[in-house]
Amino acid sequence: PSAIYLKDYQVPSHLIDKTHLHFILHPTKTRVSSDLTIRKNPDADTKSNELILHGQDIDLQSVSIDGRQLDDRDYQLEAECLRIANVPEQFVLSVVGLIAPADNTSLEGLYKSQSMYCTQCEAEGFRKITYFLDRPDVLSEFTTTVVADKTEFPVLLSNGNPIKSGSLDDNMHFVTWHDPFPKPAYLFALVGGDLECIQDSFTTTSGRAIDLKIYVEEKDLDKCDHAMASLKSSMRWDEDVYGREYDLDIFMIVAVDDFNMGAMENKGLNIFNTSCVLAKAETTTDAGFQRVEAVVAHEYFHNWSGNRVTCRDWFQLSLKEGFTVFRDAEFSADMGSRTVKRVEDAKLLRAMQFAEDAGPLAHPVQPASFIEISNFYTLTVYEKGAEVVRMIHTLLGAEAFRQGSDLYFERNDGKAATIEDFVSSMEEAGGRDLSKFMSWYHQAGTPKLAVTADYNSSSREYALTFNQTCPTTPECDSEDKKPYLIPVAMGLLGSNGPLSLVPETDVDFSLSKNDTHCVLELTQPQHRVVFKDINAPPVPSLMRGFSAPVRLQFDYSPDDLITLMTQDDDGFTRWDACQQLCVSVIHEVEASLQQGKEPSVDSRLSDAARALITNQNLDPAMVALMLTLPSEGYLAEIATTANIDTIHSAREIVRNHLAASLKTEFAERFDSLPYFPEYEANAVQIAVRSLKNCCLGYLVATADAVWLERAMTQYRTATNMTDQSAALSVLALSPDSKAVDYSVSALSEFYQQWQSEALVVNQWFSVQAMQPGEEAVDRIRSLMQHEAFNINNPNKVRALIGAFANNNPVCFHNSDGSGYRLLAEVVKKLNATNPQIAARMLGPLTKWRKYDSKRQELMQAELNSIKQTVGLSKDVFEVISKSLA
Ligand code: BAL
Ligand code: ZN
Repeated sequence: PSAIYLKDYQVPSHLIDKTHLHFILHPTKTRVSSDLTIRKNPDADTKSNELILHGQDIDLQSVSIDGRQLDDRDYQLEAECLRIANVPEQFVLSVVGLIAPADNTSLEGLYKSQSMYCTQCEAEGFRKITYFLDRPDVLSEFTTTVVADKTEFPVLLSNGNPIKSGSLDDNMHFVTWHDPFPKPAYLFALVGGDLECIQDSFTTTSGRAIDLKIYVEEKDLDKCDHAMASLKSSMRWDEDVYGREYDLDIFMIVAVDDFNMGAMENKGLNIFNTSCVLAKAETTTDAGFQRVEAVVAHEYFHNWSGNRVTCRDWFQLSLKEGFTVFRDAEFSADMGSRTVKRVEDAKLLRAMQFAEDAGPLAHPVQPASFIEISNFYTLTVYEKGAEVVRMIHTLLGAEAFRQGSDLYFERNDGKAATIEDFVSSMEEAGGRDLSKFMSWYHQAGTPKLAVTADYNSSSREYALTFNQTCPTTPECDSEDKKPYLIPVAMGLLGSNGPLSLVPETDVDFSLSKNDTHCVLELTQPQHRVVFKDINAPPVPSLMRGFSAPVRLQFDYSPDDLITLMTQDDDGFTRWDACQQLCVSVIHEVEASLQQGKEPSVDSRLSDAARALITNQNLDPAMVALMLTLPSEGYLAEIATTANIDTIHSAREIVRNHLAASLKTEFAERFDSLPYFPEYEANAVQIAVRSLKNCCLGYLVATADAVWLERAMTQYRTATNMTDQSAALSVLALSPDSKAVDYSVSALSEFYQQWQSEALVVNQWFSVQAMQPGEEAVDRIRSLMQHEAFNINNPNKVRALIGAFANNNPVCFHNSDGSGYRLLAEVVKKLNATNPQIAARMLGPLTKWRKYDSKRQELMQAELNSIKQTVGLSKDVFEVISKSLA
């Protein structure tokens, strides 16, 4: 397989103005007939009259041009394309092909999920349906007729509005859909099934009534209300905040069990993984409810940022994804707690995206090349891409950003745009040049921002020196990297609170909040900023709100961190200071363990934690976040060489120390927090449950019989999944032998209770995947044989294998290599059935450079053995070859 490059982009040779599709659904012989109205692209500079259409796994039946059937001398059929020489300037191409949805385990193109037919076309799945110019800059007006058995498939859906339907012979029926908005093929969708729906309606600002429908299997009808409410809130929010109104008469969501992604924004017909749409208090955790709200919003927002304005090519993926993730994050912040959302996003970015950016698969937000685009639906393109948009928002301010967004939509409506088009609209609206900002799009790697301070008591000046560097990444050496434009939101804390800032510097900056807050715009490798009239050395509060995705380095003392934790008025900085304090305490314990010394835990951490638990004025959700120790994954990410076992032991020691020394406080807080008999997934209730279950975790860590029993009682009496699964997890993941009986009973009762709810069973798989113990790999192997496991269902694979490889580091990295071997076996199986998921599952093995030499060897050996697989997919090939390079 070879790479394709952004620099080689050429406009399409032809355009397809209209697409008429006709499907007769059949499990192994679905007949797809297409009539494409094609003309030569006036902007193409090629003299050739050859038309090359993408196509894969299609049994071609016939090809005609303007009604004249071609024979196989007129065209050339290759494995991935159909070449037709000498086509006219303008013509109708008619193609008939047969495809086999029931055999399509890749879940790209048209496939069967349980008894229903559905599609996934992004990025390049449409070519598995019919021959087409399957690239995002070819926009076509689609009319689609679907024919199927009336009894088995009463519901037949596609994009746009239904324009015709009727009965046919042999108990068949048809529905014709027309989508008036030209769109690229990746936004095409089709569904056929025996589905039920809930319905509602939304009236747009201009007074148009939109029908809203969520289609699910009948058994899931009681789990759709939250998604519907989320959809209506999203529609209103996009009108209020972005001035974007919905454009078709109908908006549909369909829930599908077997789905590679979370959901897909097909025009007017979003197809969702059941895990991102179904929610009910008894079966879904608070995090699940929040995910549904966020994903429904994300897909809905794509109607403008993605569909009305789409991407010119797949190198521009972050144009729609980064912007849309930024939009959905702001929506979630408005719906719930802004600070909590910001902390959660920063946490994900720092633990996972920074790791991606530091590893062999690092790539810029706008990649310059790829072998398989499916491998680029990454945290970098999505989450870092959203941070990049957020920084533009910070630099321009909300008002100019909105004007820039309006300009971008107006100028590019109905077109396929580039990241540069987006940035130039922002530049124009903001009246500023953002060329120095473009490093964020073009360079991979996480910049490091090292900050040093010096205070001069005679001049009463406090100076901060900022040094930025960016490590070498596969596409560029460190010394060749251009500097980044880094917005640093900051303040200074004096003994009586925030200080007024009088900066003296060549850096652009803006002041706010009575001059106690400023945003500096760093653009050079080094800057010095002097603050005047400072009476004593202050504590700098840096990167407030996580103002840029950088690794900040400042030598804070534990007391500085406690000052920030307790006194800064920025929630993110308070949380971050607490995390840094935890990290430094854990690192001290790690050092003692490595030197064979008796570890001791700095009492300043437990004092700070006590102050948090007993403070009734703080948002309980923030207290829970601050009391949650940094994950082993994050601790590994910030280590040069990750010693998994020491990290795990040190973290456990600190956790047990906090549990033991604050047992009374945890117990009192646990008992004093309210229980809500009427479950609601609102910020207040979610906050309370998160703190309560955080306290329960520490209390169970004491292995006190009373608290083990209370956790079991919570498990058995809980009326919502948040409390039930929190209790299950603390018992099942406890390393204490006294918890074993409880854990065994709870796990068995859980399966008995929930075996008919696939998504709940996935939680059951995940908890067991994360359980400690030497027997972990054997347990996973036997769970893979369980009646509820199915390797063809991506949710199951992620729940069991993904949770094991990503969230059970001690067992996955067992020094006997058994964890690595298990993952390699699974990847080899998936390579043959679902290459996208195979490549994704490989992730943990690609990080081999992080570990000791023995583990490195074992991990590389597994990667090499996968590489030898006969019929290696492009997806897996790309990940393996880059990670071994
Ligand atoms: N476009 C793929 C799924 C999503 O990001 O919405
Ligand atoms: Zn998206």
